Amino acid sequence: MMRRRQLIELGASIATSTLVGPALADEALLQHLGAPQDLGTPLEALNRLITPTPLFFVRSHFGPPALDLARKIRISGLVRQPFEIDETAFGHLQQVTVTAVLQCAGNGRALQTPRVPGVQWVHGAMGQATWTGVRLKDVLERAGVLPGAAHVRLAGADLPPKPTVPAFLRSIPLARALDPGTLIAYRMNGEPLTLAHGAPFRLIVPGWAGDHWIKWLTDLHVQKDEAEGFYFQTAYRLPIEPVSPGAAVPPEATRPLTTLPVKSIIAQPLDGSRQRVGKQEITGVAFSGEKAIARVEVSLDGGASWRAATLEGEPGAGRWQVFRHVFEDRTPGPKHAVVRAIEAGGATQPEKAAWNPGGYLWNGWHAVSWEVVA
Ligand SMILES: Nc1nc2c(c(=O)[nH]1)N[C@H]1C(S)=C(S)[C@@H](COP(=O)(O)O)O[C@H]1N2
Ligand SMILES: [Mo]
Repeated sequence: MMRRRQLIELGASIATSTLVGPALADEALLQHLGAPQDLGTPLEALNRLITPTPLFFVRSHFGPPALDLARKIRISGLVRQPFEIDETAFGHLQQVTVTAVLQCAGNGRALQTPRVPGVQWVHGAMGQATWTGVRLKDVLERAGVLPGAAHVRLAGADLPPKPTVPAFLRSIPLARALDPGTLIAYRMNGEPLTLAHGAPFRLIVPGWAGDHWIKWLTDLHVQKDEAEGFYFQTAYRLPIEPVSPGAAVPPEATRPLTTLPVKSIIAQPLDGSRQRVGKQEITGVAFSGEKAIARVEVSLDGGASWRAATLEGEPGAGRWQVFRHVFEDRTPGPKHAVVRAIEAGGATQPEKAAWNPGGYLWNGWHAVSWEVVA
């Protein structure tokens, strides 16, 4: 029997590894253990513009640190004036609120074939919230970025379960750090950030996958190079060139993943549900990290013909809109719908998502089947 400590360590490494290691002796047992802070949003909640905080998914590699509302953020490295900042100091900077999708890079991993290790998210590792804070750009300008700086390394206050497990350390390119949408946030959906979502401060990187949205933020280090270590050099990377499903990909053939590709998900009707004859309503959300959504199309005949759904909410890169397609159906029997999103500029959600060893950024067409009953 494995001891608890070993199980925790293995659990942490399964949840985060991207490379397929030697076959695990008893993966089912480890799946049971789960990670302490991986909670999915129910699919039926993904039909609103704002995901209520109590329903908003939580992903954490090691679990949260103790709540410390006095925690400061240290800014150091290639800056003229290193300093520590807290919420009081934020009072001098402009407060900004953005609406943005937070999606874990691993959302949809469970739908990859062949299967890949990691948290087996289906659709629930995403949500949209309003995020309030200050621009990272304003903070960096106050510190004075020196020539030669190209990346900002970010650290949170959460610690790995034991010293041999690497810390969750990552970096973003300076250009992304200076983007006016990149925020140090302290409010979510109009309320102070909760501990699970990163209190007192977290990073907001609209349009980019969740692994960049560092929670419990405590250290910003401006530097010449990308972050070192497992969570940047090994995890959260994609093959530079597409690979065939199941292929092994050496680290030098990978790059860090960044933007969320165009995607839509059907929240209603639920797959396998029963609906009364009459009004049928297909709803869900659609978004892209790079562009606004131009169109969402629904097919009721397996992709032979498509109709445009109506869109609600404000279009924009990195934020989702709710789509809706309502129609009458008076014939009892099995029904099937598939949805695809098209972003401004024309990129269409692919029928099948590209496979990669981390199972990241799944964005295939979502199909549901339901039964219309008299
Ligand atoms: N400090 C810290 N920040 C973190 C993580 C973490 O483990 N530690 N997980 C990241 C990942 S992988 C995701 S998907 C998001 C999830 O944010 P949420 O829990 O608020 O939904 O937080 C990110 N920020
Ligand atoms: Mo994630």
